[in-house]
Amino acid sequence: MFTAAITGTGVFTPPEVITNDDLVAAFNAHADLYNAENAAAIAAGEVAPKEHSSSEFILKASGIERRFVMDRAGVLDPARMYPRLRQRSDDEPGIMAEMALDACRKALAQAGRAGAEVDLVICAASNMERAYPAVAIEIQRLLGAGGFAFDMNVACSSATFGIQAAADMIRAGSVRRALVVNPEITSGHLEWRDRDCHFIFGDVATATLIERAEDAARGFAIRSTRCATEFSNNIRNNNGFLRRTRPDGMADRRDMQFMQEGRKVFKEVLPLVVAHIGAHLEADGIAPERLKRLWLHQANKTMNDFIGRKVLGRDPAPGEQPNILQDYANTSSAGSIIAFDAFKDDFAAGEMGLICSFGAGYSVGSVLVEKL
Ligand code: CO8
Repeated sequence: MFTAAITGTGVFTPPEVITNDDLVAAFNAHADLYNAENAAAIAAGEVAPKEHSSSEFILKASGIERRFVMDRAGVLDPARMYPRLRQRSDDEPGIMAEMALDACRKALAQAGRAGAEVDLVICAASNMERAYPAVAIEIQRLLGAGGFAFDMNVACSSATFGIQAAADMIRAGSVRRALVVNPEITSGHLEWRDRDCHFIFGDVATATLIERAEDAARGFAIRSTRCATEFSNNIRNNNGFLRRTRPDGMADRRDMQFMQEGRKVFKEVLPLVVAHIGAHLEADGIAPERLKRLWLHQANKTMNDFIGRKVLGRDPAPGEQPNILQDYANTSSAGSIIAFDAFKDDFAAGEMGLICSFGAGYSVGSVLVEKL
């Protein structure tokens, strides 16, 4: 058996930013348009009017201040409220592969490796732009990588589940060097017209290079991983290839975009995550005090504060549980990897930390790492 180690990470950040104030101005203009168009039905009590959103609510409820997106103009057009992305020919890189490539190249550069040295690419994200051929295989070709590649989707937990899959193959010897890449175009499946969730997500791509520690002797050894799932409908998206077969299949139905019962998710996922991390550490005989840092999934500041307190048994000190969600919002599977990428360079050999993601499924994944 070999030891798997994370030797490089990379983040692709889209060039366009939407602040809470930008977002709320567009949403409120959309709500006014909607209410005017539906004035008769609203007056008759047949349709509920849309209420205005507020920047103060968004910051207080989530901790989010801004988000990056692949297309700002489409999202902020009150008559549209979703991105406008150009049609690409089948012979040019798809948008997910393009975002992924940038993140992969940064991860490779950090480790001093070339694409040709990679023999596994896992594209792990909460939605894929097409069913096949796998986006991962396109990325493999664009990188000039060898071996094999495949897509996987475990929603917000895709990165940690992908890291477990890659690390297990590296330990077993079937793979020598793997890239787990998370291109998230959440703006394409977020319902920007829904006040309850329009502020939650942003676009980004992250990549994690995993090698045999025996080849690298730097970075972070993956001491262990732990993944768990438990079915829940509280975060759901019903879009899929069977859509056109259904009686109202092509209608602009609410359930074709992201839907959630935010309060229930909050209440149900927190205890799951706290128990999951506790059991992971206990199984490895690691006391929570041994952890220098928690790199948590980036969905909600209050959730992360709560998890940090429960896991450590006290309020986390500054830097022990860094958040990036104020700048990126929830980027689904990429959030904990953005935090890891930004806050890992001050580790000394032997110091440990835990990457943890959680979300739809429900799903929870954790990766215990130790600086080499
Ligand atoms: N402006 C003003 N008021 C608002 C707004 C708004 N934008 N939105 C809601 N309100 C009102 C509500 O109507 C409600 O009013 P009232 O009290 O009169 O009923 C009040 O504010 C409180 O609303 P909530 O109870 O909904 O507010 P919360 O405090 O619960 O905060 C959150 C809402 C922020 C959504 C919170 O519940 C949360 O963060 N929950 C956890 C969410 C989470 O972690 N989800 C994980 C999803 S990510 C995942 O798994 C990946 C899925 C795949 C990616 C999809 C990409 C698109």
